[in-house]
Amino acid sequence: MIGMTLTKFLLEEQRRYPGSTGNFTSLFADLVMAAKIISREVNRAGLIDILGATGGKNTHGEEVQKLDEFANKTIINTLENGGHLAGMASEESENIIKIDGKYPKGNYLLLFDPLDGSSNIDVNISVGTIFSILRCEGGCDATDKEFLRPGVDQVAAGYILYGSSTMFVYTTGHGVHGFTLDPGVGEFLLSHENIKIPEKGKIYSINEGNSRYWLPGTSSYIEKVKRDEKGFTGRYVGSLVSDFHRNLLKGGIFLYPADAKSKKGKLRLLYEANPLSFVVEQAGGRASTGDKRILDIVPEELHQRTPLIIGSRDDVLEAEGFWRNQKV
Ligand code: AHM
Ligand code: MG
Repeated sequence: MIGMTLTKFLLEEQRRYPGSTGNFTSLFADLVMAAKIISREVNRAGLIDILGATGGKNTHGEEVQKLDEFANKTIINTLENGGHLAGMASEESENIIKIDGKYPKGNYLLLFDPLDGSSNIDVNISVGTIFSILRCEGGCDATDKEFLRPGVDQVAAGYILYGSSTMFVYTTGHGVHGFTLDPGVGEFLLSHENIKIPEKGKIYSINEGNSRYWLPGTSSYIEKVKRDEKGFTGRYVGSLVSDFHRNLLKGGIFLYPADAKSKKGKLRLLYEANPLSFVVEQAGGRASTGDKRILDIVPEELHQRTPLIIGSRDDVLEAEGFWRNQKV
């Protein structure tokens, strides 16, 4: 489908599933705008000396803003006045972000990680924005409690990958679709319709530097993977959106399990694990803590961490067997 923009595709999706997920079209239009601004800034990062510690000055004597803070502000400023949201929660903000009384409020909550993997920006490695949308009926007054809902309640989720090209990948519960930004026309164009993750993969992604902290289940699973006759290969960027996206398209398993150092895992349930788990399940894959489906976890706090094992269905199922049987 040549020239199928994200907006046009959303409108068609809405026509096909009337009333199923509500009207996201203009909420997504705001998200797309924020994504384009962040993408432009990420691409220019080396050029305009935007890098560096907050509070520093660039070569033009201007205040340097860290890109993750820039991304956070861009998303907040672009979405707060759109009239679609009742509130936001961001990995970069300690508390929930209420919608200023001067703007109209809507029925959705937006949760996001503005620039995941931002420690990689200084070395020109791909980073991403991850988002999750919940419904908040009746234009609710957003309180922490409204955000503490299990991932199964998400009505849409996805990510934007700022890589060799910029991609917008999302689900509203009707499959997973990917759009690539054509910088010439400034539009996200449909490039990957109805993405399905292979049932089994050959890639495993884990930070092996943590192996001395691993629990027995992790050690024995990784040993097994290395001996597996199908011939696994290790790939770990250290930028979750990149690692996830590669495995989504090629098949494989990503693991950030709990270990002796990170007893609850490292990644955040609401901003990272839930949205990617919704995407992977919609693509036919699986996401788990090792003994529980990620999307069933009822969160207790906004910045809660979780172990995450995510990817091809059969590989995650097999890994879960090692956690179930592990003897600590
Ligand atoms: P961040 O949200 O502070 O950027 O941390 C999340 C990142 C993920 O992108 C990545 O998967 C993980 O941290 C890598 O962690 P580690 O360096 O411990 O392997
Ligand atoms: Mg993050």
